[in-house]
Amino acid sequence: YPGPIEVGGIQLKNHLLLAAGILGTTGASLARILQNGAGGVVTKSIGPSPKVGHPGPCLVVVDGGIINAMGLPNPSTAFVDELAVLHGEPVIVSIFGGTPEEFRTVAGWFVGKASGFELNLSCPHAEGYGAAIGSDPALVEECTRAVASLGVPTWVKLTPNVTDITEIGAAAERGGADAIVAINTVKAMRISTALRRPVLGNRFGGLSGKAIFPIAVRCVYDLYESCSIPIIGCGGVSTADNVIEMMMAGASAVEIGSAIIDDISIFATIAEDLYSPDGIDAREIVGCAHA
Ligand code: RRO
Repeated sequence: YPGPIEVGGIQLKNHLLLAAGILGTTGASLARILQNGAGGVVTKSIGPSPKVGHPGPCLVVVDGGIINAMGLPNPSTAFVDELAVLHGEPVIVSIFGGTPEEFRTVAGWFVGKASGFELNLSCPHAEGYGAAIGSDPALVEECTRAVASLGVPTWVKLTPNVTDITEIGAAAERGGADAIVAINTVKAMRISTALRRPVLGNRFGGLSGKAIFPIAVRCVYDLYESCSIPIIGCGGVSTADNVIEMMMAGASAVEIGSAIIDDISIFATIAEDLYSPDGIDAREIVGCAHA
């Protein structure tokens, strides 16, 4: 392992983080992911009031990925207690809200308890939350400023479901973001031909997994050209070669989500390949595809 690295104001143990939403629902599950080699973990998104989520089915496995419509299930302020077992560990709390004030309120609960925040401005199927905010540059700037002004490192996670992601990245940067995370899931759905209706209880969901990797690489590449804060690549990463490709596009670190469902030790496996004696030095490759 390369030893501690700093990305967007947060100290990580290596370049590989757990992506938001996957297994990040309890302190114990997050601790286990860290024990299994993650350099940092991002929690399930926490909001201003408890939510049970969308009616099932909430997940459907498709070729190359998973479509989810979880519906932002979260225990809200009760999640603060989950962080007790993670004291001093690199834990980034993902937060969502419907207004800049709500973002700031939720973030405020975790000041002094989290290494940083990841603002979820990008859930593709959340009425009034997520991408509804994340596709409006003025709102992105305001929500970012409302949290970043608390003085805790603040990352902003973007949706690919917009015409120009660089315009949204620029708004986050103006609002004081310390880093940009790209991308959240891609709008998607399946229809059951047998039942003649959508498979998911919510009808629509977001696609993650290998199928979206090239979309994520393109978004990271574009953001690297247009912004001057670090970018964290997220979307379909499942191998050390994927990590290297993301870094060459411009990512300073990488988040892994869907791939851990098949392999809890994926962080250790990828790290072994990435940091082996003849592996590539990350500092040398970030953004090198832009030369
Ligand atoms: O909970 C979800 O349904 C969800 C969220 Br908050 C998100 O940001 N992205 C996603 O694909 N699902």
